[in-house]
Amino acid sequence: MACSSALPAREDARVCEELELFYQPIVDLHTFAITAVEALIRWNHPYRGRLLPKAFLAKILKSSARARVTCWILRTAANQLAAWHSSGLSQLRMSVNIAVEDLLDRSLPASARDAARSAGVPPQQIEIEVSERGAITENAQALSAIDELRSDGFRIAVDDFGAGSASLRYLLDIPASTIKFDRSFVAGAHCIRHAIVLDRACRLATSLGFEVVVEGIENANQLGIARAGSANYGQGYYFGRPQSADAIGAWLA
Ligand code: G
Ligand code: MN
Repeated sequence: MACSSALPAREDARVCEELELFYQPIVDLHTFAITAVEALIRWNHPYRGRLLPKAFLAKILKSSARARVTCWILRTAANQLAAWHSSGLSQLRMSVNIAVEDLLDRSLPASARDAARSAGVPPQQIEIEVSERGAITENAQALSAIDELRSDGFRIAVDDFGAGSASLRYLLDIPASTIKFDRSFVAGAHCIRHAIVLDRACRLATSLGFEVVVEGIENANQLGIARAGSANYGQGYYFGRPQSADAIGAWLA
């Protein structure tokens, strides 16, 4: 994934100019400290306004702009983390979402390394999130990219865990540091059966040595259910929505 690759279409060259990263806090469920933020892409479209990834990301992933956009995301997130580190938030971590298409691009690990090195942030404070839906444990090339990222020091998180078709075997095969439980578990957690599955699944993942994030916490009741289990971290509108760098920066300060 050469950041400088030639791009045929004029739109490709311009696409990053209208992109922006928003950041959503990830909170320690015991201390309520913000330990990390997840970078989430937005497109400030000149006519359609600010677009969420579901409106445009799939198209980018299939286009010749994919590598350029991924490099832009990695660099922008790493530079922002460096800025927050130098403002005194030296423990803050950054999560970045990477698609399976990116993992299959042999130059992804080098792009991630370059982004961290040129920003001056340790890879250990950057977590690469890969969706469970990408079925990466069945793909040798994706697994080798993950191994390379890990050996460079990056953390790996499995995103949307439990919502795809992964079997329990996945927990044995995935070389990840963190499991992020899909928000559908907590959304249904008013039902005792959902709450039991969330609780036991979090215990299983933490017993295996993973750090666990419960996603989609929207209210105090859901927070209580997440805290009752052995999850380490929570994320969701209850703690904060994704916000611009300036807005979240003011909050972090
Ligand atoms: O797949 P991933 O976990 O990266 O998706 C993050 C998405 O989930 C973002 O678009 C974010 O806005 C959304 N999100 C974050 N917190 C919540 C929440 O509490 N409820 C809902 N419904 N969506 C959320
Ligand atoms: Mn994510």
